[in-house]
Amino acid sequence: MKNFSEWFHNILEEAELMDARYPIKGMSVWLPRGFQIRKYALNALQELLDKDHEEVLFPMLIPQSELAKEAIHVKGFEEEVYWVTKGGKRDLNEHLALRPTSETSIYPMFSLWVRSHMDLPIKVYQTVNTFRYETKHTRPLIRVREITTFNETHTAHATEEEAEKEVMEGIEIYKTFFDELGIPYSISKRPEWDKFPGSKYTMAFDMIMPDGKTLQIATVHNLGTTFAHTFDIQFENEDGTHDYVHQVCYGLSDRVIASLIAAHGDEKGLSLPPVVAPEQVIIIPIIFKENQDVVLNFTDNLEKLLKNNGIRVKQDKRELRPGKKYYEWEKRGVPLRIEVGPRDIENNTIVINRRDTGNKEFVDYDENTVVDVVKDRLDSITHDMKEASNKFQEEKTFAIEKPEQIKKTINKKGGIITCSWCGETDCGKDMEEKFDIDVLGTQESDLENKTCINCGKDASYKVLISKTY
Ligand code: PR8
Repeated sequence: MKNFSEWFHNILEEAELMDARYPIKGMSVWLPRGFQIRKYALNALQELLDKDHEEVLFPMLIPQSELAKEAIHVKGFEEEVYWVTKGGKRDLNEHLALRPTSETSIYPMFSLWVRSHMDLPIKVYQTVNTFRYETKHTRPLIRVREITTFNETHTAHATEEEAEKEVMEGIEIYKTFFDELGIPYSISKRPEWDKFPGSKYTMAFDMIMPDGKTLQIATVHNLGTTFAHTFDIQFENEDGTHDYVHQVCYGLSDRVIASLIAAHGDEKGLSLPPVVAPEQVIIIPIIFKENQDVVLNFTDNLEKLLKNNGIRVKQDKRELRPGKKYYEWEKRGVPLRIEVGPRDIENNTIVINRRDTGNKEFVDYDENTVVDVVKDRLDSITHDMKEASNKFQEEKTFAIEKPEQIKKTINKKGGIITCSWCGETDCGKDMEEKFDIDVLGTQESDLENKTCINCGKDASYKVLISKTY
């Protein structure tokens, strides 16, 4: 892909996912096909969250007084908040913020809900729209001002250990989710200067995009007791003493759909993993006038058979050249295409094409086994798409030793570089400026090289570096 930015922009339109012409910067319209992909992705995520969390829905507006309470948090967001200042013609006594995220909307209610240790833990999530007046260049799904798919989890615990466990649980949920979608990632602990405003620390998932820059696709924040102090979320222990709760929050956004598109798409267009594909199988009957009935009878049966067995299938009977139909469904990313023509019926075969590899296969047709065959191919596609995208992320991650390799590697090859680092904020920021890169974060690892790549002092971390979105 020569120009990812242009490709990405075009594919949203060509695969009928989104219409970016909405007359407000940073806000776009989900079209039916895009919305279906979003729905299936959210279903997969919610299934994982629902095992151990409950879904809630909080209002979109936050009173200024609540938003302002947590000083560090509000400082982090003050440049990005949209305000409602009027109700009709009247000026509002108290201005109301459109949530940029929901800590200050949810935690005042936690304060009312939590009385005793028996009320803990609280583990809730919601999928909502949030608003951030982003000043960097906006792009559909990637950096938007209305995040239409903000899935955020908020928890409160009696102890620090339980909060730590929740951090691990959040990370596991996202790992499983991204694995299901074949989205590759590197996980690291964000540096102090880039953690979530008000948090103790932030763990982040980054994906290497086709242009070599990384996109942050999810974050898990340990909030410690900061917000509990601000919003007075206390509980009574068994012995009558009181403690503040320990909190965790994590979230992801429309960016997941962007990363899904970017991870699998190619010059032919979109390529979707079966789990999110609106149609998992497209059947194309090859029709000639004289034997139309025989072919359609066959493909109608096949469609019914697959549908009755839980496969999302569609048949394209339009009077168009088969080649044109192939082209369209490839562009829309349908994982599997089945072609059936009169000669195939005579030979008792069907032709199965994979969107991910372009592989074409003639399969003997048997009503009793065709469902299994199709399911098996869909599973292989899921597996192979994940492998391929993980391989890309691995191949674009480079371990380096010397400072002069930083710029060279990033500029030539893109991706993520890893090296040894002292962990000092001054050194990290110096590195960002000097080499025009971003420090993504650190990973725990046994260091072979114990010298900081930038300042030469003792290194205690493996650091991940890249250019970012
Ligand atoms: C939190 N509070 O808010 P976070 N456009 C698209 N996606 C975005 C944008 C944007 N403008 N800004 C952020 N994201 C915490 C956790 C509740 C949930 C995506 O955390 O500010 C990024 O992928 O890190 C980010 O990792 C995620 O939303 C969560 O936002």
